[in-house]
This record gives sequence, C-alpha cells and structure tokens, in this order.
Amino acid sequence: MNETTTRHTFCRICESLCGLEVTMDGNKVVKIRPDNEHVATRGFGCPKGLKQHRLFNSPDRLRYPMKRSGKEWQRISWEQALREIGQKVAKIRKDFDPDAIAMYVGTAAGFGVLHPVFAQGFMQGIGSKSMFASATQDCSNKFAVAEKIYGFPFTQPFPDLHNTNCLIVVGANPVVSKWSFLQVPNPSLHLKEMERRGCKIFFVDPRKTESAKVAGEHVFIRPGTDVFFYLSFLHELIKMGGVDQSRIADHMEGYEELKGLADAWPAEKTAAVTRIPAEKLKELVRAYAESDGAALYCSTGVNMGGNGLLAFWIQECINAISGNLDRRGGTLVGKGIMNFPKFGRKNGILMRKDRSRIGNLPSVNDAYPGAVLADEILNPGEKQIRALFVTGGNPLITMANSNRLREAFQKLELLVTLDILPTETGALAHYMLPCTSPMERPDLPFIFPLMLGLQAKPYLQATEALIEPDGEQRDEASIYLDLAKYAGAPLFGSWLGQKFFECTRWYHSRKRKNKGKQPSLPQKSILSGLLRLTGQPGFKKLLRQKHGKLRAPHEPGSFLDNRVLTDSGKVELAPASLMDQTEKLAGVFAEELERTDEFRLISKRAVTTHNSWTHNLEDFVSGERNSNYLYIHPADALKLGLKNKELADVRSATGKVRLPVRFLEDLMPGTVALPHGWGHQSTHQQIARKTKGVNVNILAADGPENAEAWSGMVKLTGIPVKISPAAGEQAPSWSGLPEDELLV
Ligand SMILES: Nc1nc2c(c(=O)[nH]1)N[C@H]1C(S)=C(S)[C@@H](COP(=O)(O)OP(=O)(O)OC[C@H]3O[C@@H](n4cnc5c(=O)[nH]c(N)nc54)[C@H](O)[C@@H]3O)O[C@H]1N2
Ligand SMILES: Nc1nc2c(c(=O)[nH]1)N[C@H]1C(S)=C(S)[C@@H](COP(=O)(O)OP(=O)(O)OC[C@H]3O[C@@H](n4cnc5c(=O)[nH]c(N)nc54)[C@H](O)[C@@H]3O)O[C@H]1N2
Ligand code: SF4
Ligand SMILES: [Mo]
Repeated sequence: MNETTTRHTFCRICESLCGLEVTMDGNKVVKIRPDNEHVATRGFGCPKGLKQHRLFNSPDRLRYPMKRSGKEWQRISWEQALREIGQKVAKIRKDFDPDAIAMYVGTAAGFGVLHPVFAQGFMQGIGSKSMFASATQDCSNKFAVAEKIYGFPFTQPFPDLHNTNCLIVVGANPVVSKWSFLQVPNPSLHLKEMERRGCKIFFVDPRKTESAKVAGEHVFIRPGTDVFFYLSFLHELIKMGGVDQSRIADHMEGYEELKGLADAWPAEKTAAVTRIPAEKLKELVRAYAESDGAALYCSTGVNMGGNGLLAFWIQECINAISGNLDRRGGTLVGKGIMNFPKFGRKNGILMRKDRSRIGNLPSVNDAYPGAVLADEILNPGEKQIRALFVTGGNPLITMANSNRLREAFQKLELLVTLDILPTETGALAHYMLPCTSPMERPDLPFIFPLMLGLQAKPYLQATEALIEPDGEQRDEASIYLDLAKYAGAPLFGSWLGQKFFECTRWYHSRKRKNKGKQPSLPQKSILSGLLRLTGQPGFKKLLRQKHGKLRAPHEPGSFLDNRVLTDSGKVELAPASLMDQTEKLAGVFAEELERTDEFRLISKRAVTTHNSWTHNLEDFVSGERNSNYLYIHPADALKLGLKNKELADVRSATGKVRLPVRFLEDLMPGTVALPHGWGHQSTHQQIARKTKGVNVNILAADGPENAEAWSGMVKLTGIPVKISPAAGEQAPSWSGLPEDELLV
C-alpha cells in the first residue's frame, strides 16, 4: 500500500461548512473524518459530508463536455463545446435581445467564491438581466424584507445562540438541515447545551421534528398560517408591554403604523386558523418578553408558505421593538471581512429595480422569480428566453410546476448545464459541461460567512484543492471566461478584464507545466487578492491555520447606531410597500377559515439527501430509502381509507403523483409531508435513476398569479392537496414523467 497523507479542508455541501480531516492515497481520497480540532466546527460532520468523495468519484460523474443529438449523448472536446455554445449565444444576442439569454444560479454556486462572481460577469458581459436563482424557491422573502427595513438585502440578523435565553424556531429543522442563514455545526449539541443552561426553546412546526425531539417544546401550527401567528405574537407582545420604547425612539421609524396593524389580531382570533390555542401563544410571548435576551428565528417552513414576506417582516419587527435586535442574547448582525452591505448599497449591487417581462414582478438580489421562468420561455416576444445556462442547480426538480418547466425547457434553442453530475435538467440540455467538485478546487468559506459574518463563532479558513480532476472537469470561473470569449462578450463587459484573466490563466497554466491538465485560473491568487484587499492575511498564510482562524467575536450594539442603511438611517418598521400588502390579510384570513378541512402538503428533509443531488450513492438510497413517501397521520389515513405502505394518489390544482404511504404520528392532522428532490427516473445517474421517488414539485403551482408580492416566491409548502387510495392504471405520468422520458 502507498503511504497515505492527512490533509485538512472544509465541507462545501451545506451551510455548516464542517471542518474535515482527509486521508489521501496519492490523488485519491480514502477516508474523511470530522476535524476534531477545528476552531468552530469541532469534530462534527454528517454522512453526506463524510462520504462525499464517493459521491464525487461515481462512474456517473460528468468528466467530459457532452453534447446531445436527439436522445443520444456524445463526448465532445472543450473546444467544440465552447465554440458552438459561444456562437449560439452570439447569434441569439444579435438576432433578438441580450435578455433572451438567461441563467439559473443554483445552491451549489453559493459554495464557491469565484463561481457566482464569474457567472454574474458572464451575464453582465452579454448584457442580459435574465438572472434566476434558487433563492426565489427558498429565501427571497428575507432579502426583499431586509432591503426595505434595514436598507440592504444581505443585512440578515441571526439569533445569538450562545447567549439567548429564549429561542423560538418557526419552520426550521436544524437537527436535520443545520441552520440556514447562520453557520452553526452540530445543532443537536448546541440545542442541548442551550437547554442545559436554562434557555427556553420552542419549535413552531406542523410536524414534531427531529429538532423538537432533541430539546425544547413543540407547538403545532397549521401549514401556511405563520403570518397570523406572527401578527398575534406582535399583538400580545404590545399588550403585555414587551416593547422597548426608548430603543424605538432612538433607532426605528413607523412604530405607530405597526401597532395599528397588530390591533386587529388578538391570539383568540387567529387560533382558529393557526390552531395554536390562544393561551399557548400567550405563553410563548410571555417567555419571550420576560427573557433577558430572546430571539425569533424562521426558515424555509415560513419562507415558502405563501406569506413569507409578511411573516418574516413581522418577525423582524418583533425582534426589533422588543429591544432584542443588536443585543446580547437577542439577534445580531454579523460583520464579514468587508462592509459588504455598505459597499453594495453604494454601488447598487443586488439592488436593481428591474421588473420581469411576464407578470411585472420585481427582481430580488438582482434575480427574477423562478415563478415566471416557464412563462418567460413559453411566451413570444423580443425578450423571450431562448437560451438558458443552469449553473450548480437542478430546476427541473426543485422549482414549482416541473411538468410545465419540462415543456418550456424542451422549447429552448440552447440549454446548457454546468454541473458535476448529469442531472434531470441536464437530460434535457443540449450541452452538459463538467465542473470540478469542491474537492478539486481551492476555496474560502461560502459567501455568507465571508462577506456577512453569519456565523455563530466567526472564523476564516482556506482550503487547497485536494485532488486533481480525473477527467476534463474545469472550474466554473474558467468555463465562463471561455464562454465570454467565444460569445464575443467580455466578462463584466470589459475587454481589458477579459484579456487580463485570459493572460493570467495562460501564464498560470504554463507555470504549472503539467501537460494534459485543464486550463485553470490561478484561483488561489485571485482569492488571496480578495483577502488582502480587505486587510486579511493572504491565502497561503491562512492555509497554514488548517483548523481555521478565529475572527473577532460579534459585538452586540454595533449595528443600530451605524450600520442601518435605510435613507433614514433607522430600522423602517412599516415601509409603505409592506403596509400595502397587509390589505390582503383580512381576505386571506377569511379564506383560511373556509378551508380548515383541506389537506396541506409540506416538505420533509432527510440527513442523507440534499435537495435533488445526493441520491446517487447506494448507502443513501438502499432498502426503504429508495423512495420518498407520503407521510400521513394514522387518524387521517383511516378517514381516507389509506393503508400503511400502500399507494396513494395525491392531486393538487397543478398535477398529480402516486406514491407509497407511510404513517407518521408526529404530523399534525390535516397535514401530509412529501420530501422534495426526488423523481430521478430520467437522469443518467445509474443509482439515482433506479430510485422510485416522485417529484413533489409537479404539485406546486408557478406563474405570476401564484407569486407572492415583492418576494416573487410561490408556495412550496402548505400546498392544498386531495388524497385517495391509488385507483386505476399506474400511468407513467403518475411517477411524474412522460413515458418517453423514462430511462427505466
Ligand atoms: N417542494 C419543495 N421544493 C423545494 C424545496 C422544498 O423544501 N420543497 N427546497 C428548496 C430549496 S431550500 C432550494 S435551495 C432549492 C434548491 O434548488 P437547486 O439549487 O436547483 O437544487 P440542488 O438540488 O441543490 O442542485 C444543486 C446542483 O449542483 C450540483 N453541484 C454540486 N456541487 C457542485 C459544484 O461544485 N459545481 C457545480 N457546477 N455543480 C455542483 C449538484 O449536482 C446539483 O445538480 O430547491 C427548493 N425546492
Ligand atoms: N440534510 C439536508 N440538509 C439540508 C438540505 C437538504 O435538502 N437536506 N437543504 C439545505 C437547504 S438548501 C436549506 S435552504 C436548508 C433549509 O433548512 P430548514 O429551513 O431548516 O428546512 P427544513 O429542514 O425543511 O425545515 C423546515 C421545517 O418547516 C416545517 N414547515 C413546513 N411548512 C411549514 C409552515 O407552513 N409553517 C411552519 N411554521 N413550519 C412549516 C417543516 O415541517 C420543517 O420541519 O437546509 C439545508 N440543509
Ligand atoms: S453538515 Fe454534513 S453536508 Fe453540511 S457541511 Fe457538515 S458534513 Fe457537510
Ligand atoms: Mo435552500
């Protein structure tokens, strides 16, 4: 056996960014363990992170540029791929409008520093504003609200977990998903520690989750009704006198309007809709108001429920007026390595005021809502989308109304995916371009910690590429540099910049003297430049601190005085654009009262799956795990005549799927759960495609009429469904896919 070596890196699959210790045998990763000495993540890791080398090593990995003719895929050279794609882009740009070329930026793009920057540079060079992003599935509400109340979309307060005495978690399941918009590894340990030191914890969720079983108290809420929970919380908080008037006077505008809004929503009124008894809600408010440092936190269960904009806004107002914002034990606003919000606001970054051609919906973080992507492709016009680049995402599975998206994608003149795997979206593409995996590229932590300090314990870390690609995989930055060249549209619209990067890459490749290697930008030098620009140690120096380098701890009291970026310099509690939206609330409430019998479908994440892309490892999908299931409370099942393990038909206004039932007592009656990210029967991933699951997003509605104002988000949770025992033929479409698309 060769001699093995040990290297240190960090995982780039989810926001935990766990420090990892890797055993290498030459160019091969043989074992991954959690890094016990990591300054912040201290020996934590999950099965996905610890087996990622096997996911990345799969024989199905994209290793060469691939071109599709009809149903046949053929390996082609990079030269051919880049030239043909570039020419097509140039032609569409010339014959139509730059906006006819679109891009969808998926979650994976956010886990590298250079990938999203160069993708954006490519689109800017083309002059296209047709950007879409996975954030419109899961968190645009947070960005839209933050821009209005704090002055910048990325100003995102997070709970001071280490010091808080009361934490109310609404629609999040950190034990499975880790925290989002906050980097805290090992959520179970943290929650237990918090409870041990006397912190009160509540989980407000339609399911008694894994998190709720670890610590704290669980409170059921009917899916999609969070906005009424928050309104009553605000009402009762004001009534109890839990408001810090002097902080409001010093740092906030609009309190009287906010108070006026809350008047109409006592806990007794909303209980019928949220199903949270008034007394229980008051108990939560009391615990929150009486604690020395308390925080309300929400995530996708609230964001994706149809009223995420208003719900999150009111949550933030509660944290602010109670005096908890910017306070030890309350919520904090972190600092990245630079003052990105100030820089962004000054330069208009992420603050474009564009509106979509279809539906006239505003962009959030300079991206349009995914809700209109299919419409933008299907509806004629000069700016009709004709080409789409999908970069680190898999929209066919993860966006609403998958069958309509499929139809739209099939009409595109050019669909290109940049991925590490041949995905379901890739199966419809004209070209699939192979990218380096996280193990094959040097990096710094995800943009959130680096630029915004959304970390419980702030630190910095750098990692080398651990292995060389075993095929022709290239890093995304390099791919976009070439695509820009071949399309005749320089990155960021600057020929000088384009030439600079081309020369740098040429020089770097020559210096490496490695024949046969793929051309690559000097990523470490570029990252080092970024670090130095912001007064940090360079990349090489940072690498020496292999377990991470701690940064200054968060400073409560550093935000309200001088980092609020609204025109008034104060937190805007009641901006007109949000107040306008409250006019619909009475109507929504009345409708909720009418629809108390309706079944509502929610998502359910698992430790072994990550959105749509970790299903190609036998360990994660063997036995019972080879499918998703319709989870239902046994009492509901009995009413509907459904039996455990038998098939059910699930219908929504948009589509239908058929899948096996599993009883789950943890669910609130009237709620069913169906995990997302499944329905892989059309992918070229050999293991994933043999799984049986269905794509839940066949049931979710898209289109501008279903998009929430300002956030542009559609309902991916709380979807109304009808359920019955399976009846009639098992048509292929019940698995979510047309017959001619099925590979098995
Ligand atoms: N019904 C329902 N729908 C949902 C959700 C839900 O809860 N319920 N959740 C939503 C959420 S939270 C999100 S964020 C979206 C996710 O939406 P997407 O971002 O579209 O989906 P992912 O499955 O995360 O896709 C990531 C892709 O990146 C690829 N990849 C991994 N590493 C790399 C890399 O280094 N480089 C490149 N180029 N590619 C890489 C993977 O193979 C995968 O294809 O889905 C949403 N959809
Ligand atoms: N293992 C694993 N980890 C992941 C991911 C993954 O797919 N798998 N995805 C990653 C991504 S992209 C993200 S954004 C994060 C998401 O992280 P989280 O936002 O924590 O996502 P979930 O674990 O789905 O938790 C959402 C919770 O909301 C509840 N819920 C559903 N509908 C409602 C509702 O209407 N109201 C309320 N109050 N609750 C509701 C659900 O029951 C669930 O417990 O996780 C990340 N981490
Ligand atoms: S929790 Fe798992 S997937 Fe997330 S960063 Fe840690 S090891 Fe990676
Ligand atoms: Mo997400």
